[in-house]
Amino acid sequence: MKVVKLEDIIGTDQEVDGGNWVSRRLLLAKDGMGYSVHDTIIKAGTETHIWYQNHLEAVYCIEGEGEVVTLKDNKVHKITAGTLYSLDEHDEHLLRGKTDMRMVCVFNPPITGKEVHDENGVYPVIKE
Ligand code: 9YT
Repeated sequence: MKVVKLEDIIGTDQEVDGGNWVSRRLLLAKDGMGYSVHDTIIKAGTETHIWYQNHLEAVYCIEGEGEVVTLKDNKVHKITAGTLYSLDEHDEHLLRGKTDMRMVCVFNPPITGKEVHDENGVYPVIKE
């Protein structure tokens, strides 16, 4: 068994600042679980364009509020603590933090960590 503590991830290369978000990657592909687990802060006032073409992701908000917009139908889904969304169709979306939002994210297949350099499918939108 393995025990991972957030405090031990912070300040390591498993804590990644993507500009609009900071993600603490608790489990990665190397951990052999078949999925990765992330504790991600989406920063207040940001909008991020995301389209994971090679991954399925479930995102569970445990703090804060914001919204996610699915671009195929322009539907706006409010996010508060206790909301989960699953991108079961590789949905292209915009993620907006009204406040800082703390999200627990699970990816299948797992993120390897190399995505830091190649943000495959993640395209930040420049805020004015
Ligand atoms: C909600 C969200 O952005 N999830 C993705 C996790 C994070 N961007 C990461 O670890 O790459």
